[in-house]
Amino acid sequence: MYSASYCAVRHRWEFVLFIGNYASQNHVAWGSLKIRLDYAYTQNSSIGDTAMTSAAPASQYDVVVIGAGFAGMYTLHRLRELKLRVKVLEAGDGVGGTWYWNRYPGARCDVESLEYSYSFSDDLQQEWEWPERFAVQPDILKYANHVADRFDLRRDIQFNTRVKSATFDRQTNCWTIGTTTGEMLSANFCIMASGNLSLPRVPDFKGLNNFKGKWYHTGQWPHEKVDFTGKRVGIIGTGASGIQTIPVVAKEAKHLHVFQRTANFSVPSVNHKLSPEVVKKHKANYKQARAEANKTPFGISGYPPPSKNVLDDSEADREVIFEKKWNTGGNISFLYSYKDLLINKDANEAVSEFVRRKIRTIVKDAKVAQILCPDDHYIGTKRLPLDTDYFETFNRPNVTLVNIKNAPIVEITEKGIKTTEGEYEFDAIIFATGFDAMTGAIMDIDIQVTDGAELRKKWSGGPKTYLGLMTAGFPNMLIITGPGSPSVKTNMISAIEQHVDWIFDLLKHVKDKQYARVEADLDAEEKWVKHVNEVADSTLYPLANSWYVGANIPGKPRIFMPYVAGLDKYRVICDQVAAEGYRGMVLAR
Ligand code: NA7
Repeated sequence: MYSASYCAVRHRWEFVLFIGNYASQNHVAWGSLKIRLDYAYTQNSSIGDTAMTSAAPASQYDVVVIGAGFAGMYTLHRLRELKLRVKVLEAGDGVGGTWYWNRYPGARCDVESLEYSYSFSDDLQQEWEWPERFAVQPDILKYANHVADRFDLRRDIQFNTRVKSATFDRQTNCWTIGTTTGEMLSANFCIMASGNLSLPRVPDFKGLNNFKGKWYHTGQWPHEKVDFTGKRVGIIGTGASGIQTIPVVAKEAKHLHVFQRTANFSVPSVNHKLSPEVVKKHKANYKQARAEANKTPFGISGYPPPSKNVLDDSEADREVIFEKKWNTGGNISFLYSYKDLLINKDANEAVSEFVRRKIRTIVKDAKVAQILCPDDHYIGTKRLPLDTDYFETFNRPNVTLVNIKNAPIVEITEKGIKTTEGEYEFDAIIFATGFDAMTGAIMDIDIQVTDGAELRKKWSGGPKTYLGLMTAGFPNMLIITGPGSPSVKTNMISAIEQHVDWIFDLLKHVKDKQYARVEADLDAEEKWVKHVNEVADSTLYPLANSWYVGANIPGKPRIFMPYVAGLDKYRVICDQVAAEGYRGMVLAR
């Protein structure tokens, strides 16, 4: 398909220019890169050709994948089947993505571990033992490492490498990918596997540098244990990360102050060790469970679709149902109790009120309970956290809730946090303040095309994609679980597998038919964006100030980013697009 020799000739010039910008001080890199380029110049072969692959220069690939989380790892594994020369670039020094970075105390997945795992290898799913119903971060990271070893992935992953730029040349149909250390790689395809929640955000508080204690962000937690014993700790943020961290830190700290701007709903995880019988039964039926999961909106088996609307049931009947769900644990089970919970305001309010009643029952101090009761959004329209003893934690004598809704933080001082009402002194501050979600990691990279297109400019009014998989004007770039796809509104691993399998088929088609360039059609993209918005607008989701709409980032355009029609429906659409010869895409030789 693509002529790699054109790629090399062209890049000879580009590399020289880039080196001037990025790595002029690094003579060793410069020298070795120059040798490799001269070598590349003599090659004349095509992507996927094994002979070329083995002899190709080190910096030239068929596919560069950005990120070695679950998406990047599976992409690498799958694309090896096509005998493509693939390189994965990863900013961290290990695999795991989100689960590599989010090491905060209490970090745990909110999807059952037997579901939140790869389905592509039956041997893998049979041999791996999940100890708990909802896996903790260290167990998920262990699993990611196991997968990397078992499938020999590390040899094609370059760690400690953060991508800074990616430029597509329309003449050579190649991407040139630059790293923060000045390294340049070229590839016909660039696959963004950079994650939805991978650009942590510390709000721009005045004075943070003056703080004499230590501060942490949940999404960039140190690798070594942080000991809060005897410490005065302040935590800002009560999203999913804060809600998981707070009960754990409270047990250790001398005193914990929780700074809450917006009260959040949360439901109990009712986490427990998995019994050998449950595991055995699940493994015996894994194939059926995965097939069932693929037919659900969220990619998880075990939750039969609801048949009723909330208000079809009497208040007493609803109470019985929600009580049961509350005691069984799980957020999907809770939100999937009725058909219209995320569509109908009155229906949702009935459920929201059930949770508020729970909060008032659990939290002994009525004033504190009132502050903890959410009143500005419908339950489930923001990510519904799963907790272990979150509301109970506010009954501890060493925990104080600080309501910063009407008395906001004005600055971080040498000693701690100052609000409009007073100053609080701390030895440590934890920022559980979230991420520039869904677009942050992609827009962090300067992505351009030689005809002048710039992704940051194109997406300045909000992300625009075709199927959440590609964006018009940026050929040969594929996004895994990008905005406009179900992504964060599903079991992420199911969504990743669906995307990677689709990309595999696309690249196989491109290889077989000798195409050089694949691009989303602008008209198809506009229709998709419209459809994504229409689906979102038929629900209550866009009403909440959530990271789904970018509301947590000042100045970020307010667009509801995930596709919420369900992974099952989305899968059918993607398959149809492929079956119709990649409808809505332009494939060129
Ligand atoms: P979230 O869900 O974005 O939560 C961030 C929290 O931090 C939330 O309570 C915010 O309050 C709070 N926040 C953010 N900025 C500020 C400022 N400037 N002042 C005070 N409070 C602030 O991030 P998480 O890490 O908890 O969860 C992200 C996802 O990771 C989660 O949904 C799971 O899918 C995994 P706000 O609500 O904006 O008033």
